Amino acid sequence: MQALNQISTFATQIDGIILLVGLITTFWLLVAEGFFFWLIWRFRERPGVKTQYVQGDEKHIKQFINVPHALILLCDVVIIMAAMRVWYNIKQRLPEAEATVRAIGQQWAWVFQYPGRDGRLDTDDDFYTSDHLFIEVNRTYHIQLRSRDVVHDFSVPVFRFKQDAVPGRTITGWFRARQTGAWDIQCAEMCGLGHGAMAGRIHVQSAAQHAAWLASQTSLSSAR
Ligand SMILES: [Cu+2]
Repeated sequence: MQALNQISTFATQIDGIILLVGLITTFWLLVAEGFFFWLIWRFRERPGVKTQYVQGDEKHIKQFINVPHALILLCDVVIIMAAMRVWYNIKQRLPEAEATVRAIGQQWAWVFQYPGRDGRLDTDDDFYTSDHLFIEVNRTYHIQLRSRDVVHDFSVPVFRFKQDAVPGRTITGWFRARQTGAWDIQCAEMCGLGHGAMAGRIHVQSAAQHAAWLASQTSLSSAR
């Protein structure tokens, strides 16, 4: 099985949390199942050994519940602390933008709005693409998410970026891609009949490619 690409700068942090949860739960699964089968074997039916009838509230038996319980709570605290750190780094903290784009969800497509030459959105030189988002590698982007109708969710799995687009709100997220290439965008919120068709592509371009692409787009928009 091939591992999913980690294209954004924070993808490794998200994967780290998933790995941490996976390792802790796998460890406890093996311990619990191992102990369970050992008990079955140890107290199996044998001639001459009388069955013990235990209530389960004897102290020496209850410790088998209380001790793992406390240890698992401790693991929970470790997971929550690690997850809060990642949440803060990715969702709460908004690093300075080097560029801004807007993604507008609608039934059933993504429209991307670019600031044009002046670097500012909602001015005359803005231009648009649909379903294909073009960005530059190694640049910190703010992405403003909006919706024209229902709740959509802008998801780029290789970026580990996933954020709802909610009508009436502008939600700003960020990412920085570390590798050029083209990857899938998907809508990750059930948004109606065409939800499954609401897919796009994100094109991470080198600085030169992006400048050339930008020039072609802005000359088009100025010719309009
Ligand atoms: Cu959608």
